[in-house]
Amino acid sequence: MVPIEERFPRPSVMGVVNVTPDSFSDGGVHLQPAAAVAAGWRMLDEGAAIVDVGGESTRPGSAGVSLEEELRRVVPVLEGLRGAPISIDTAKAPVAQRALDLGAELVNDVTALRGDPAMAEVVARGSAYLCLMHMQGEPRTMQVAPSYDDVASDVAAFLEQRLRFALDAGIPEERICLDPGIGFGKTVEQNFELVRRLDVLTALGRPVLVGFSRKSSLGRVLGDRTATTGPLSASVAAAVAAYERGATILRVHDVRAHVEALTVAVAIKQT
Ligand code: HH2
Repeated sequence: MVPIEERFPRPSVMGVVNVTPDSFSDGGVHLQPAAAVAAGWRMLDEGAAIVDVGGESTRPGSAGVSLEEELRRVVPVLEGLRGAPISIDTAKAPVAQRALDLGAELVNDVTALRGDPAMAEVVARGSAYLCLMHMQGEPRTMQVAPSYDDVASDVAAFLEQRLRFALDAGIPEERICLDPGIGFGKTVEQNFELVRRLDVLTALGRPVLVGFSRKSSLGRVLGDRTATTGPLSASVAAAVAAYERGATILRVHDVRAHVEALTVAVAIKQT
C-alpha cells in the first residue's frame, strides 16, 4: 500500500460533496444523488485528488442523523462515483464499511475514532487511509465556549493521543493524516492561530489536512460579526497560507480556484 504522502502529494485538493439539506455552506445543493454525483466528477475534472462525500452535517448546532438516513443519502452517490477516488466523511462504522465496499479509499472521521467504537476495526481491517480530526466538544455545543491553555499544543497533544490510539488498533501509521479541525470548538482567533502555528502539528510527522473553506471565521475576520460562511477569495487565501505552512491536503468546496491558486504557490516555491 502506498503511503498517504505519496498517494496525495503536497499540495492535494480534496473536493467536498455534502449530501445534506443543512450543511453550513452547501446544504441542499447536492441533496439529489444525480447532482452530487455530477459535482463529484466535475471536481475531479477540475483537479481534485479526491472527493469527500458526507451525509451528516457537523455545522455548529447540528444534532446528527440516523444511520439509515445517512446511508440513504450517501450510498447512491458512492455508487455513482464508483471508480473515482473517494473519501467518506462519517463517524459511523457501518457507513464507513459500506463506503469501503463501494471503493472509498479514505475514511474522514471528524471524531478521530471516538464516535463509534467499531470504527477503528473497520479501518484497520480494510486498506483505507484515515484522517483524524480535532474537535473540542460536539457539534451541538462546540462553539459555546471553546477553551484551551495553548490552542496549538493542546490540539497537537490530542492528535498525538488519537494517532497512538489508531496505531494500537492496528492501523499502519503510513495510512494516517491529521487535521486541526478548523471551526470545531474554536474561536476565530484560535482558528487563525492554528494555521499560523501549523508547524506544531506537522512536527507530529504525519501529513496535515486543513479545511478552512467557506468557514465563518473567514467572514468574521472580514468584518461581519455574525457571518456563518466566508467568501471564496478568503478561502483561497487561507488554503494557500496553510499550504505555505506545511499543509498537505486542502479540503475545499470550490476546487478549480483552489487548484489554480495552489499551482501558482507551488511554482513560486520552486523558483
Ligand atoms: N469540516 C467540515 C466537515 N468535515 N472534515 C475534516 N477532515 N476537516 C474539516 O475541516 C471538516 C471535515 C465542515 O464543513 P462542511 O462539510 O462543508 O459542512 P457540514 O459539516 O455542515 O456538512
